[in-house]
Amino acid sequence: MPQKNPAFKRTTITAALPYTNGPIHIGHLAGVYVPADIYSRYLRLKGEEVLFVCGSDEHGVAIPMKAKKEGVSPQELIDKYDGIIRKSFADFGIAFDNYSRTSAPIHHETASDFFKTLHTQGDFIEEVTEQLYDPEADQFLADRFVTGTCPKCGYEEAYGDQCENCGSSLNATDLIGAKSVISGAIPVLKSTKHWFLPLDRYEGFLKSWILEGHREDWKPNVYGQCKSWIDDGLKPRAVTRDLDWGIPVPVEGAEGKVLYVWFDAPIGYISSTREWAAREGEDWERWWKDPQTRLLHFIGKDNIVFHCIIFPAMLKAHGEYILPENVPANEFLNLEGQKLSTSRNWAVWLHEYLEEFPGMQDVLRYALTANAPETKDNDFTWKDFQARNNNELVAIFGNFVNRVTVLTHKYLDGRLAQPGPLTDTDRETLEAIRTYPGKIGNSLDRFRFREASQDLMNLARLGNKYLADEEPWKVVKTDPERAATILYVGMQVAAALAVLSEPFLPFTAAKLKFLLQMDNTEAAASWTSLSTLETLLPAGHQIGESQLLFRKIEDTEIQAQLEKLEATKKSNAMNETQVTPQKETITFDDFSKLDLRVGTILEAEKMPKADKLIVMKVDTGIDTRTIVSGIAMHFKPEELVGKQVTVLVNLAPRPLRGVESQGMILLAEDHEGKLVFVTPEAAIANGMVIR
Ligand code: B3M
Ligand code: ZN
Repeated sequence: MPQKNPAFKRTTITAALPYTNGPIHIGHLAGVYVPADIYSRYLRLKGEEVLFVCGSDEHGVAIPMKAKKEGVSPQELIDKYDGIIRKSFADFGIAFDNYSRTSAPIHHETASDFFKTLHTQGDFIEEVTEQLYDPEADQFLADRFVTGTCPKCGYEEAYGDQCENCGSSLNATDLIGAKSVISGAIPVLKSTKHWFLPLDRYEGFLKSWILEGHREDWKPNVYGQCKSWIDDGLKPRAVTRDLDWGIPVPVEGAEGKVLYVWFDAPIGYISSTREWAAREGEDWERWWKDPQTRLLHFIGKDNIVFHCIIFPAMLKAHGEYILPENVPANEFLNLEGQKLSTSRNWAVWLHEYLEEFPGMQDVLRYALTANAPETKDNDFTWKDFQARNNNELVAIFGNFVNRVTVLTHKYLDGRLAQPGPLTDTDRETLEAIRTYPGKIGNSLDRFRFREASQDLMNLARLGNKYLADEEPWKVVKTDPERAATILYVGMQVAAALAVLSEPFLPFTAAKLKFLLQMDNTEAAASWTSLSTLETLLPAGHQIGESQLLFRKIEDTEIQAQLEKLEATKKSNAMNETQVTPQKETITFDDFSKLDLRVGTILEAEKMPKADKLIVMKVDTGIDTRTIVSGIAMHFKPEELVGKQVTVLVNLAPRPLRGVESQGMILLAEDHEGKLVFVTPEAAIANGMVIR
């Protein structure tokens, strides 16, 4: 990928606006927010002008749907999750310049003005069309209110506006076998007026701008999705909806209609910039209308079509805006081999991680970056998380810094000595340090964050190897000056790590800078100065007290996380168990014929030559009788003795393999097919009637 165009004077970085229908999880972080934050920190460290904006995405069908599920109003829902999301991003070190929300008045104003401009310019097609309508719920079915099979890839849970599986953007009427999510009804078609963005009119522009203009510099997964979408032929897309939640359509004749969430949400980047500019006394238009500004969108792959086709077409139609220079979308992250899912609670939630691993933000940042789904879906496992921490952050990065600082305190009272004559190895090591800003920067410029994180770890490996080869702890016995020189060189590596780790590990970088007392050094080190600086820490520099940068993560901590996921799996299985339909209705008289009693199993033994049968002696309070049950695959006879159970005592006796069974013991089958007894919640006398 070519380097950044030198004509650019500044960079606007946007990160996808998270829906406020749930918290942030590791998939969001790995896909969008950690790479965006790394990249913006990196540019700032190079002294570049950067604006990093985001905000909560608070419209769209996803919000009222989740609000109904949680039994709250949409406003209560968005306030709840906007708060959780905002705080968790801040605590995790995602350093936005501004984090806004699309329910903010400034966004309603910005999106409405944008729509009115296109409307006034005649860029929309106003048309009455047949849309899906739920006759039972008496409402139109847009977006997530309807699901069906994706006509492009056959995914059976596609939404009315997009398929999360193949990323296609759909019209609800495209779905095969559409079904209302509200009532389950089969939708009917009903006429309604909407405003359409005629994407087909922008086909020429998109072919030239993307397929020719960005063939080389856009990631293959992004370019490929755009190409197949354009090759399939672009169609007009409705940018309004029959909903009562969203931004009212600001033109005559649109009562009861709101802007389609994917029309208003990307404009949220602009309104977040306006909000920031108003607060900081800045000129927002510099960041969105000046051709010397580079615009980058960080998103997940399911948002590619909206950020590469629809939003650019809107910006092009408007006419005053710049277009995205790159959209480095990541693929999806899975969790322990399964798709992350908010609705199934199959996730590692950021706010929970921050509580369970206090002070370990950088460990998750590093694990998610080193394992990022940059070119294909990838899997997050707690074992890998532990390994990245214990084998890399602790054993390489932390161990090196600890050794070099402890030895500098031990032999030099923490003060760097004037180095003696440098050996070839010393010079090579100092020279190697100066190559790392370029190495890491080169990976970051191509949005290769995994690679960049390993370049950083290689710098720590260089430091470790240098100490291991030079063995200052031995040399000091015979040649203390040489030992001091070795520690001087080693400390330059530690100082370089303090600067170069900041985009990836901001919390660690701050600790390390404090430990090295770097803030008060002459070389207020920055990314670029590192590649030319003779030294970062001059002779005579006094470092601060040593402290461990990382701690080992124990197996028990990982086991606790895996058990938490197991519990989620169990509750999902219970919630998703298909319940058999109710049998035909019976009368009370029918029921009163059943004589159900509490009984106790006195004896139990497997029936010889019968895999499934257990013969029991049961005290029914009326008598002690033999009952045979097909439960040998589920229970050992010895675990049944003494159990109080529910017995149907007036069931006609029937012979089972020659043994007469005089009644039935009641059991239920759980979601995993295991049998459980129907047992009184407290011990009571046998023979008591159950009614
Ligand atoms: N709210 C994120 C999603 O599709 C969506 C991004 C909007 S960015 C303008 O999950
Ligand atoms: Zn699909």
